Amino acid sequence: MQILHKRHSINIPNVSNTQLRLCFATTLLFLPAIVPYSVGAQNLLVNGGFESGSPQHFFPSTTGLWATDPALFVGNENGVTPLEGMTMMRFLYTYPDPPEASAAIGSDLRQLVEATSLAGATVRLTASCNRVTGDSQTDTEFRLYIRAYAGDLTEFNDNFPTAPPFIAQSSVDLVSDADPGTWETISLDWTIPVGTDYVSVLISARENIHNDLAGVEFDGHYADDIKLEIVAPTSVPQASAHRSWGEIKQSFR
Ligand SMILES: [Ca+2]
Ligand SMILES: [Ca+2]
Ligand SMILES: [Ca+2]
Ligand SMILES: [Ca+2]
Repeated sequence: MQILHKRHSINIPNVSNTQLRLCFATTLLFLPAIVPYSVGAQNLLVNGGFESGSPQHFFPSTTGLWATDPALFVGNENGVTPLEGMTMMRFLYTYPDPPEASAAIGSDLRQLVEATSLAGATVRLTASCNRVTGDSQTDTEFRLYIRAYAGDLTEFNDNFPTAPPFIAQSSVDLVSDADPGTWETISLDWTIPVGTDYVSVLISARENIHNDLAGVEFDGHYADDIKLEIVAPTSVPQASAHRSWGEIKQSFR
Protein backbone atom coordinates (compact mmCIF):
# COMPACT_ATOMS: atom_id res chain seq x y z
CA MET A 1 0.00 0.00 0.00
CA GLN A 2 1.35 3.35 -0.90
CA ILE A 3 1.22 6.01 1.73
CA LEU A 4 1.14 9.53 0.53
CA HIS A 5 2.53 12.15 2.83
CA LYS A 6 1.18 15.60 2.30
CA ARG A 7 3.42 18.49 3.07
CA HIS A 8 1.96 21.85 3.84
CA SER A 9 4.00 24.85 3.01
CA ILE A 10 3.40 28.56 3.12
CA ASN A 11 4.88 30.76 0.49
CA ILE A 12 5.68 34.29 1.51
CA PRO A 13 6.19 36.27 -1.64
CA ASN A 14 8.89 38.87 -1.79
CA VAL A 15 9.46 39.27 1.92
CA SER A 16 12.99 40.06 2.93
CA ASN A 17 14.72 38.68 6.02
CA THR A 18 14.66 42.14 7.55
CA GLN A 19 10.90 42.43 7.07
CA LEU A 20 10.37 38.99 8.59
CA ARG A 21 12.48 39.91 11.60
CA LEU A 22 10.62 43.16 12.13
CA CYS A 23 7.30 41.32 11.86
CA PHE A 24 8.47 38.83 14.50
CA ALA A 25 9.70 41.66 16.70
CA THR A 26 6.34 43.41 16.41
CA THR A 27 4.60 40.21 17.47
CA LEU A 28 6.89 39.96 20.48
CA LEU A 29 6.26 43.57 21.37
CA PHE A 30 2.53 43.06 21.76
CA LEU A 31 2.53 39.61 23.32
CA PRO A 32 1.49 39.59 26.97
CA ALA A 33 4.51 39.41 29.23
CA ILE A 34 5.45 35.98 30.49
CA VAL A 35 4.30 36.26 34.09
CA PRO A 36 6.48 34.37 36.55
CA TYR A 37 3.40 33.67 38.66
CA SER A 38 0.41 31.47 37.96
CA VAL A 39 -3.20 31.67 39.09
CA GLY A 40 -3.78 30.49 42.63
CA ALA A 41 -0.59 28.46 42.70
CA GLN A 42 1.38 30.31 45.29
CA ASN A 43 1.29 32.82 48.07
CA LEU A 44 3.12 35.89 46.78
CA LEU A 45 3.89 36.86 50.36
CA VAL A 46 6.89 35.43 52.15
CA ASN A 47 6.25 34.08 55.63
CA GLY A 48 2.54 34.86 55.45
CA GLY A 49 2.00 32.62 58.48
CA PHE A 50 4.65 34.35 60.62
CA GLU A 51 6.47 31.06 61.12
CA SER A 52 10.09 32.22 60.94
CA GLY A 53 12.31 35.13 61.86
CA SER A 54 10.94 38.22 63.56
CA PRO A 55 9.32 41.42 62.37
CA GLN A 56 11.46 44.47 61.78
CA HIS A 57 10.79 47.90 63.16
CA PHE A 58 10.33 50.83 60.84
CA PHE A 59 9.58 50.75 57.16
CA PRO A 60 10.70 48.03 54.74
CA SER A 61 12.88 48.72 51.72
CA THR A 62 13.05 45.18 50.42
CA THR A 63 10.64 42.38 49.66
CA GLY A 64 10.03 39.29 51.75
CA LEU A 65 9.82 40.63 55.29
CA TRP A 66 7.26 42.03 57.69
CA ALA A 67 8.09 45.46 59.03
CA THR A 68 6.87 48.74 60.52
CA ASP A 69 5.35 48.85 64.00
CA PRO A 70 6.47 46.71 66.96
CA ALA A 71 5.10 43.17 66.89
CA LEU A 72 6.09 39.65 67.90
CA PHE A 73 5.80 36.21 66.36
CA VAL A 74 4.42 34.04 69.17
CA GLY A 75 3.00 30.58 69.82
CA ASN A 76 -0.08 29.73 71.91
CA GLU A 77 -0.84 32.40 74.45
CA ASN A 78 -3.80 34.11 76.15
CA GLY A 79 -6.13 31.34 75.01
CA VAL A 80 -5.31 31.99 71.35
CA THR A 81 -3.87 29.20 69.18
CA PRO A 82 -2.22 29.96 65.83
CA LEU A 83 -4.57 29.33 62.93
CA GLU A 84 -1.74 28.06 60.73
CA GLY A 85 1.50 26.42 61.77
CA MET A 86 3.09 26.98 65.17
CA THR A 87 3.19 30.76 65.46
CA MET A 88 1.15 33.88 64.76
CA MET A 89 1.82 37.62 64.85
CA ARG A 90 0.94 39.70 67.89
CA PHE A 91 0.45 43.46 67.51
CA LEU A 92 2.18 45.44 70.25
CA TYR A 93 2.41 49.19 69.68
CA THR A 94 1.61 51.97 67.25
CA TYR A 95 5.03 53.67 67.28
CA PRO A 96 8.12 51.89 66.00
CA ASP A 97 11.20 53.69 67.22
CA PRO A 98 11.43 53.40 70.18
CA PRO A 99 8.73 50.75 70.53
CA GLU A 100 6.03 52.43 72.53
CA ALA A 101 2.44 53.52 72.72
CA SER A 102 1.56 56.78 71.03
CA ALA A 103 -1.35 58.96 70.02
CA ALA A 104 -1.58 56.89 66.84
CA ILE A 105 -4.31 54.27 66.66
CA GLY A 106 -2.96 51.77 64.10
CA SER A 107 -0.34 49.08 64.68
CA ASP A 108 0.77 48.21 61.16
CA LEU A 109 2.79 45.39 59.64
CA ARG A 110 3.77 45.70 55.99
CA GLN A 111 5.34 43.55 53.35
CA LEU A 112 6.42 44.80 49.92
CA VAL A 113 5.91 42.62 46.84
CA GLU A 114 7.52 43.17 43.44
CA ALA A 115 4.60 43.55 41.02
CA THR A 116 5.88 44.87 37.69
CA SER A 117 4.65 41.77 35.90
CA LEU A 118 1.40 41.69 37.88
CA ALA A 119 -0.08 44.98 36.63
CA GLY A 120 -3.54 44.15 35.30
CA ALA A 121 -3.81 40.92 37.26
CA THR A 122 -6.53 40.38 39.82
CA VAL A 123 -5.31 39.25 43.20
CA ARG A 124 -7.07 37.99 46.32
CA LEU A 125 -5.72 39.14 49.67
CA THR A 126 -6.81 37.16 52.72
CA ALA A 127 -5.96 37.45 56.41
CA SER A 128 -7.26 36.01 59.65
CA CYS A 129 -7.41 37.90 62.94
CA ASN A 130 -8.26 37.08 66.53
CA ARG A 131 -8.07 38.69 69.98
CA VAL A 132 -8.57 38.12 73.67
CA THR A 133 -11.94 38.75 75.27
CA GLY A 134 -10.58 41.71 77.23
CA ASP A 135 -12.85 44.29 78.77
CA SER A 136 -14.88 47.36 77.86
CA GLN A 137 -11.74 49.17 76.65
CA THR A 138 -10.42 46.34 74.48
CA ASP A 139 -10.16 47.34 70.83
CA THR A 140 -11.98 45.21 68.28
CA GLU A 141 -11.03 46.38 64.80
CA PHE A 142 -8.53 45.10 62.22
CA ARG A 143 -7.89 46.45 58.72
CA LEU A 144 -6.30 44.83 55.69
CA TYR A 145 -4.87 46.98 52.89
CA ILE A 146 -3.18 46.53 49.56
CA ARG A 147 -1.55 49.57 47.96
CA ALA A 148 0.07 49.95 44.56
CA TYR A 149 3.19 52.06 44.00
CA ALA A 150 5.26 53.16 41.03
CA GLY A 151 9.00 53.52 41.39
CA ASP A 152 11.85 51.76 43.12
CA LEU A 153 10.80 49.77 46.17
CA THR A 154 14.27 50.11 47.70
CA GLU A 155 13.44 53.78 48.22
CA PHE A 156 10.22 53.06 50.10
CA ASN A 157 11.84 53.30 53.53
CA ASP A 158 13.68 56.55 52.81
CA ASN A 159 10.67 58.23 51.30
CA PHE A 160 8.00 57.23 53.78
CA PRO A 161 5.71 58.79 54.88
CA THR A 162 5.77 61.84 52.59
CA ALA A 163 6.45 59.79 49.48
CA PRO A 164 6.02 57.69 47.51
CA PRO A 165 2.29 58.24 47.27
CA PHE A 166 0.42 55.15 46.32
CA ILE A 167 -1.27 54.95 42.93
CA ALA A 168 -4.34 53.23 44.33
CA GLN A 169 -5.42 51.12 47.24
CA SER A 170 -8.08 48.79 48.48
CA SER A 171 -8.89 47.91 52.08
CA VAL A 172 -11.36 45.93 54.14
CA ASP A 173 -12.24 46.24 57.84
CA LEU A 174 -13.06 43.56 60.35
CA VAL A 175 -14.73 43.93 63.73
CA SER A 176 -13.60 40.87 65.65
CA ASP A 177 -15.67 38.88 68.11
CA ALA A 178 -14.72 38.44 71.78
CA ASP A 179 -14.05 34.70 71.48
CA PRO A 180 -10.31 33.87 71.46
CA GLY A 181 -11.22 30.37 70.28
CA THR A 182 -12.31 31.57 66.84
CA TRP A 183 -10.43 33.27 64.02
CA GLU A 184 -12.18 35.84 61.87
CA THR A 185 -11.17 36.02 58.20
CA ILE A 186 -11.23 38.99 55.86
CA SER A 187 -10.57 39.03 52.14
CA LEU A 188 -10.58 41.37 49.17
CA ASP A 189 -10.17 40.97 45.42
CA TRP A 190 -8.41 43.74 43.56
CA THR A 191 -7.01 44.38 40.09
CA ILE A 192 -3.51 45.78 40.30
CA PRO A 193 -3.48 48.98 38.22
CA VAL A 194 -1.35 49.39 35.13
CA GLY A 195 1.82 51.28 36.01
CA THR A 196 2.37 49.44 39.28
CA ASP A 197 5.94 48.46 40.12
CA TYR A 198 5.31 47.06 43.57
CA VAL A 199 2.56 46.67 46.14
CA SER A 200 2.50 46.80 49.91
CA VAL A 201 0.31 44.47 51.91
CA LEU A 202 -0.57 45.92 55.28
CA ILE A 203 -2.36 44.34 58.23
CA SER A 204 -3.36 46.68 61.02
CA ALA A 205 -4.88 46.39 64.48
CA ARG A 206 -6.89 49.52 65.22
CA GLU A 207 -7.60 51.29 68.50
CA ASN A 208 -11.25 51.83 67.66
CA ILE A 209 -12.48 51.55 71.27
CA HIS A 210 -9.82 53.19 73.41
CA ASN A 211 -6.75 55.07 72.19
CA ASP A 212 -4.08 54.45 74.80
CA LEU A 213 -1.36 57.10 74.77
CA ALA A 214 1.01 55.10 76.98
CA GLY A 215 1.36 51.59 78.31
CA VAL A 216 -0.52 48.72 76.69
CA GLU A 217 -2.36 49.68 73.50
CA PHE A 218 -3.60 46.20 72.54
CA ASP A 219 -4.63 43.58 75.11
CA GLY A 220 -3.85 40.60 72.90
CA HIS A 221 -4.47 41.06 69.17
CA TYR A 222 -3.23 38.61 66.57
CA ALA A 223 -3.06 37.88 62.85
CA ASP A 224 -2.11 34.73 60.95
CA ASP A 225 -2.15 33.07 57.55
CA ILE A 226 -2.02 36.11 55.26
CA LYS A 227 -2.14 35.22 51.59
CA LEU A 228 -1.81 37.17 48.36
CA GLU A 229 -2.81 35.00 45.41
CA ILE A 230 -3.54 35.61 41.75
CA VAL A 231 -7.15 34.87 40.80
CA ALA A 232 -6.97 36.18 37.21
CA PRO A 233 -3.78 36.70 35.22
CA THR A 234 -2.84 39.94 33.57
CA SER A 235 -3.78 40.44 29.94
CA VAL A 236 -1.82 43.66 29.69
CA PRO A 237 0.99 43.62 27.11
CA GLN A 238 4.08 44.56 29.05
CA ALA A 239 7.09 43.71 26.93
CA SER A 240 7.24 47.30 25.70
CA ALA A 241 7.63 48.47 29.28
CA HIS A 242 10.93 46.70 29.53
CA ARG A 243 12.43 46.86 26.02
CA SER A 244 12.31 49.75 23.66
CA TRP A 245 11.53 49.30 19.98
CA GLY A 246 15.12 50.13 19.20
CA GLU A 247 16.37 47.48 21.63
CA ILE A 248 14.15 44.85 20.04
CA LYS A 249 15.32 45.73 16.51
CA GLN A 250 18.91 45.68 17.72
CA SER A 251 18.53 42.16 19.13
CA PHE A 252 17.62 40.81 15.68
CA ARG A 253 20.73 42.14 13.95
CA1 LIG B 1 1.21 30.82 61.56
CA1 LIG C 1 -12.36 35.42 67.71
CA1 LIG D 1 -2.50 54.85 70.82
CA1 LIG E 1 -6.12 50.55 72.98
